[in-house]
Amino acid sequence: MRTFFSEDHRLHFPQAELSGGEFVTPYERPSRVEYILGQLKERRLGEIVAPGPVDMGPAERLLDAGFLRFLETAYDEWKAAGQGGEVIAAGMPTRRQRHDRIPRNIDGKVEYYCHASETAITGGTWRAAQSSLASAQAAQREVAGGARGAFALCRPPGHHATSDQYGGYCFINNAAVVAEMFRMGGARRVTVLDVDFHHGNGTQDIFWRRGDVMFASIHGDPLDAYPYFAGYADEIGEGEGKGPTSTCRLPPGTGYGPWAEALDGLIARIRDWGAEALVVSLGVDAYKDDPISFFKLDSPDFLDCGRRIGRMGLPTVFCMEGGYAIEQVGVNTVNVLEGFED
Ligand code: SP5
Ligand code: ZN
Repeated sequence: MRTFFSEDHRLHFPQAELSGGEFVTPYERPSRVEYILGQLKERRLGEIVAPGPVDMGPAERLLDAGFLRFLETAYDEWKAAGQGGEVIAAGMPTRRQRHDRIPRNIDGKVEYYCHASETAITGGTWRAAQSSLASAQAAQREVAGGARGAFALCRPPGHHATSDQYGGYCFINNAAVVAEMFRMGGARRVTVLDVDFHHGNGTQDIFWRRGDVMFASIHGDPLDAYPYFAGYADEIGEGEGKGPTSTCRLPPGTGYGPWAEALDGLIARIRDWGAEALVVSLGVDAYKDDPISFFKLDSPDFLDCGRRIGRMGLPTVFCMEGGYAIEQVGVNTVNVLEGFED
């Protein structure tokens, strides 16, 4: 299968991530991509193609206009206010505070549009996020045009971004926009299958009231893992969206046996529901040595995971999400893709 990838991801490289009370080099860093490119080439998975320009139309249909404008302007406003560092949210609205007032002050705006302050915005973040979306869109067009599968090597990732908040290293929800594009192209039902270690709270939120897009996820129990406040079994959507959401939280130390069993359960549900296209939020942070995760998948398990996804026989776009055991990220990612093609 072909890979879509933009060098512009490099424009997003914050110096700092707030982790354990210290500023550390972000786990989500540009070099992750080098390991994936290396494996794609070594194993000749297929051509690596630069995407065309981003099409903000589908993103604007799905996401909040004020939020997109904020992402575009936040860094300049931050600098204009005389602030020296990267854009980092110092707080967030609390339980009973106003969620319907958008502050005029830039610090306030950042707190309004951010849901996790580990994630910094820099001068290049917006363009990098757009280039990431452009790769996802090019992969979608490839599959809509008849390819069985395509890989969007997205960076920064997307699945924690909601329609109006960024965080969890994510700014624009690439997988959600791809699902929306499949709908626009005529697919009646589309599933986003999220195999990243973390629950894809952004994707789930975006389709919460939608009966035409199903969100399915296997993730670390939110009692123990980020994003903490989403990913419980009773989150099934609302209104027309009530039903298709289907997620599975698993405890620390979970190995491939129970993980694959959960995957098979989701696959059966996706089939019964009648998805016509599949978007995979492909994080490989379920890997045993991932520094911020607690599942115990080994590299060959990712091959098997890809095979199971491939046997569904659906047109499939893979969007890169997380994976922070940097030197294994390439092997694990390409294992899923190769398994899919078996
Ligand atoms: C796309 C994706 O995988 N995003 C993950 C975001 C995780 N954010 C929380 C990271 C916490 C890392 N700090 C660990 C502190 C050690 N106690
Ligand atoms: Zn993750």
